[in-house]
Amino acid sequence: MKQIQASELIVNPDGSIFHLHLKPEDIADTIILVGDQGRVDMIGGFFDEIELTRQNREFRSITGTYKGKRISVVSTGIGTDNIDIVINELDALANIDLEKRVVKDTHTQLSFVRIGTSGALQKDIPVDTPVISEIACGFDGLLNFYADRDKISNLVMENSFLEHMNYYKKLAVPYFVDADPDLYSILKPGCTNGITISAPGFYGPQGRVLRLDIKDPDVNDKISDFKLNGHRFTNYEMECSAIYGLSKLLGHRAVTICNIIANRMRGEYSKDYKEGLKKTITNVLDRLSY
Ligand code: R1P
Repeated sequence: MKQIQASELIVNPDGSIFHLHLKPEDIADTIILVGDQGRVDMIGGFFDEIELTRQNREFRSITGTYKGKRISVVSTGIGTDNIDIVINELDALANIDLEKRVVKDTHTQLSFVRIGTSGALQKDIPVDTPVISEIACGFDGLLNFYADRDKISNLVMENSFLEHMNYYKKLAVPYFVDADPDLYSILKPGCTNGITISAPGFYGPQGRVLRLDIKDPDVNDKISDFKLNGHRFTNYEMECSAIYGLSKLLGHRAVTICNIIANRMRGEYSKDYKEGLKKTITNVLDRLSY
């Protein structure tokens, strides 16, 4: 069996993995991912008990129990570049023998649930309500680096979208990946569903203009108008696409629920987004522990 070199899979002297500072026994099979490290403790506040807390850089992790179910919560920081680190390292903790540096014979499937914040791309989606990402669309290009990218992206949707948008050719080609169907059906009740765009930035890449002009000033109207087989775009955030793409390639399950904290088409922003988010968090925890 092929051994992975020390430069490719970096393990800290205490046996923990390079960025996350977690050891294999530290993580549960169900892992909630959040962007904001402050949200880790917000979620931990609902737990029965917390067995461990770790932090390195923006990656804050806890593992504990909620109504008896063992769950980990890990903050990813902002962006799909961080997701590449978080998903690959969590997968390595579950599926690579870190001492022998070989892939294990048996596969452990992890369930990732991202709870985030996002901006709505349709006028009818109110602020402070949850959106579940039935499909993730990656503007970020991360998945384009991986060999099997075309096997898991919906190429019909890709082509239809590129044509609809008259997409600028120097941008990464967007990829489209479905949520895990089981997690999706468990967590869908009470949520608006649709296609979520993960953008590689907050301003220009999401059509925001402060002092810099953007390539396509009509980008958000065109996105909002796109429809294919009953699917429409619902929201922008910055991590879902890479979570769905890497999870699918690695044999894990993933779903994302984001509360709408801004409606981009109405120009509205939530007055107190954390209160609405707490409701979404407890709904997700209850459904995961049921
Ligand atoms: C931008 O403000 C951040 O908020 C959203 C975006 O995806 C990005 O990470 O999600 P989180 O609230 O989970 O960080």
